[in-house]
Amino acid sequence: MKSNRRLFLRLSAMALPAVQFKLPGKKLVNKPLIVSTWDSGQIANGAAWPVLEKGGRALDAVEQAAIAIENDINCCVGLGGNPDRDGYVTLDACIMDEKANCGSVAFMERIKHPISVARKLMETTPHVFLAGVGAQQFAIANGFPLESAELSPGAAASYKEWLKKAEYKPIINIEHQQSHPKEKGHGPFAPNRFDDGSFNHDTMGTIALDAKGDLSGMCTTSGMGFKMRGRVGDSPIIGAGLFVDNEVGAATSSGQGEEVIRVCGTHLVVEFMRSGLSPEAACKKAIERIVKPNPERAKTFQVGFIAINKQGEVGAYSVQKGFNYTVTEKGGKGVVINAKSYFV
Ligand code: SD4
Repeated sequence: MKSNRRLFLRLSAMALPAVQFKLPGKKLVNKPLIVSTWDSGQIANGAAWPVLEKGGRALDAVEQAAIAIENDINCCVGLGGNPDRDGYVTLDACIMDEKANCGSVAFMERIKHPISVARKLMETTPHVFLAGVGAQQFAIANGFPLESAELSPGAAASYKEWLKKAEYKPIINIEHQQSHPKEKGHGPFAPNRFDDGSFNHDTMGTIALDAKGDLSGMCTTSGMGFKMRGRVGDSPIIGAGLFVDNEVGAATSSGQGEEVIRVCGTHLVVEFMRSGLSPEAACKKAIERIVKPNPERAKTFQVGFIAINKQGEVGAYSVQKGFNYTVTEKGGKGVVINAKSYFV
């Protein structure tokens, strides 16, 4: 499921002429602009671009990006994603606009578009964050249909496979296992990598600058596959998985959420941009902050940040090689760029 989608996206990305995009860090002359995590950002940006192209609001664009990827059946976003250890798909999402309005939902089941629930919460209540059953109740009360709890065929197959080795308990000596990835130990929450070696994530984070020069962002995920029940990562947490400051810039993340939460990752990226760093330099510095306390352990996980600033510069950085992101600007064609990384 995951690999087919990735392969398709990789091939479509490869088909694009290399000269069509501006290099990260280069100042862009044109707005609007939209950037998403991973090569699956092609789907997200593709759905969002018509909004931006017509002069629409960045907030509407990022919501469309999320809806498109939540509709797509894939490992890591939406109801088609991998379940937790108990077999339930639980969704996390957040959204933030140019006026520092924000909304988040976490640990929410059976609602197809968590991003729109987060936006509804942001726009119609005084609250920022709803979790679990309460988030689901709020969604239903606002007309979001309660969907089936059935796993997608791909997720059902992955879960069956995972159950063969699963141990439903926090694993002792997890630090040891994480620093010896060949032992393939599952973390206390989820495997870092799937059995094919790819990292366990594909969270969609999208940040956009609209024609008026306003910024917004979103982040949506089913979280780490086979996570402990109730576990919430960085993706729905404002300042961890997403942060927008309309005076400065916006950032979002993908990867092992625990590591992003520890440093308030995207808030950190935006603050580094406020102090004058380019988006790439700001992402790099935030990644260094994550690695610094335990560089040995950092060898075993992935975190990637993407950022844009108010001037329309784009940048990214990750802990490991293999993180990429999709940039769509004038012309509307998404271009996939490989991020630089701490470990090369
Ligand atoms: C999380 N950051 O739940 C997410 C994982 C991810 O695709 O990137 N999933 O920690």
